[in-house]
Amino acid sequence: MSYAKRFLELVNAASHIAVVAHERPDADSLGSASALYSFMLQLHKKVSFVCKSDIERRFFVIPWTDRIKHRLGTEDLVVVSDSASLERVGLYINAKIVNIDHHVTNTMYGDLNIVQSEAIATTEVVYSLFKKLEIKVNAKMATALYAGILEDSDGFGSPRTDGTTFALAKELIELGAKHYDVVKYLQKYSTLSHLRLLGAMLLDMRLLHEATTALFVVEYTMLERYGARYEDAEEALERALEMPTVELSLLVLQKKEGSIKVSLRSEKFDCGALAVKFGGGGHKERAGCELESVLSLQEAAERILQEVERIEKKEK
Ligand SMILES: [Mn+2]
Repeated sequence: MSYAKRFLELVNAASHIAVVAHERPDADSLGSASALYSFMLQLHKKVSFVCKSDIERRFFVIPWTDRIKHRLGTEDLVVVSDSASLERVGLYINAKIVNIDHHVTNTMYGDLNIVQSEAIATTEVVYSLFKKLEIKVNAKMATALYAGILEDSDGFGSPRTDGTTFALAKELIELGAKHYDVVKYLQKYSTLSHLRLLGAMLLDMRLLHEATTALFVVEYTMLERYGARYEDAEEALERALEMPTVELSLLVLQKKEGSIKVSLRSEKFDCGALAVKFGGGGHKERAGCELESVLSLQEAAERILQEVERIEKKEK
């Protein structure tokens, strides 16, 4: 049986469904869950939209985000989107699971796994599922799906963006996706805390390995000083890659509880492979992991850099 038919069977058999975005969600996870939420409403199913975390304001452009609940209830089917593992969801699930995703590192934790790593976004996977089921995609669904494509392709600027990405965008805009609203909210939305942190991080940035690696080491006190959040630290990583010599951008950030969050961005280096070595995951171009708080920030940075050097030596 095709995965689309199996999906529909599970949905039809369920009496209460939850569509779930992962913890600290991005537009892809929320967009996927939002489009699936619309679909369940069309079918007149009892459905909840769930995400453990509070939702950033910039995501309010995605339909139904005002209905998000932060915990699961009596659902007997949970559709998880854009989560490589169940840990990423951050919620305990006691129900059948449909796992819809595009991460290469997906652990196939679902009763049904719809995982397509060639898709640029999970919303692309959801859109092709809708097409297979011959579902009418309305403007709300198109906007939600478009948000995922825009964010995961870095505004159509990532190396993975190709003709297929633009073809998807064309179709979704023709179906009513609010292109400009999504761009304005997702890409041109900033806060004073975010901009101040970005400035401070760029001032402290170190360039290593003949300026091929950019390193940011951020103590929690720095976030506190500007009232910034963990997510606010990510932009500096992208900005460092704007320098032509920089091939790898690396963030080592201290979290409030002491553990160390590592984020990687690169166009050449396999970030996912490195993150997996430290128990994390992600894509080739962007990945992350968390290290124990027993290490100092400097020690954590050293460990990652050693692994980078080891991998680079192997490649030569
Ligand atoms: Mn994604």
